[in-house]
Amino acid sequence: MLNIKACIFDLDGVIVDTAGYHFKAWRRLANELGTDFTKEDNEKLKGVSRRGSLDLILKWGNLTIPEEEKTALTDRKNGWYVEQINKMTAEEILPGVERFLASLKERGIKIGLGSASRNAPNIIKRVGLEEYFDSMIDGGMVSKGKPDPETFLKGAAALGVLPANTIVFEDAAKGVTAAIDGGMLAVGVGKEEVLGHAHFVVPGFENLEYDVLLEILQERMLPIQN
Ligand code: B16
Ligand code: MG
Repeated sequence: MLNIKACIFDLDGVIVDTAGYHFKAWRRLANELGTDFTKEDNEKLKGVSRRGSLDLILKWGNLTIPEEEKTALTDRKNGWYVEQINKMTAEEILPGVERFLASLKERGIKIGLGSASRNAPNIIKRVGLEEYFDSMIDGGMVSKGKPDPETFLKGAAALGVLPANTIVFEDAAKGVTAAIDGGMLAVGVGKEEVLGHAHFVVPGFENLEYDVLLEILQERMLPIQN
């Protein structure tokens, strides 16, 4: 029998969709550096750390920048990004998310955040969801980003639960891998084509009932447990 004691949520693409704000700010920086990238390329930056994102953009533009100049660039991009997220309101919470969080609270299930974003706690505060979270692990608290499981393992430890008693909700393929490698149940939020390695994939939280999800996960885990 599954014994779920905690749920850990990725932020960008699961609770809110800030990909557009990241895109706008990275593109402004790319343009200043004399290069550009597409919305399709931006998909590849989801779940990737700030520094990792810069390196990819430089690679796409065939640009070489000395290591010591990179922090100034990521700081500049982050300044523009923070201007955007400081204007965020509860209206930007993705459909069904708050109802789902409330249903976990009612059941006494611990709630954690496991995000690559160093801005994650600020965003959670801005959109008014802070009271739901028992723990928040952000990109500044880990040494290895996703797909390494460190973010989620630290999250489970902070909540005082075992990985096997934890469900992770993720929109990035790398994040799903991190959850699985950490020994947790992984629910992909998005498209089956991208997240097919998760234990189960949902399009979002709008029509998702926790009890139904648990039954599905239970059925899927049976062949593994027997
Ligand atoms: P920041 P997640 C990730 O958040 C984003 O998906 C990714 O696009 C971003 O580069 C990364 O956070 C770092 O964000 O620059 O704010 O520290 O999906 O792991 O919640
Ligand atoms: Mg994400």
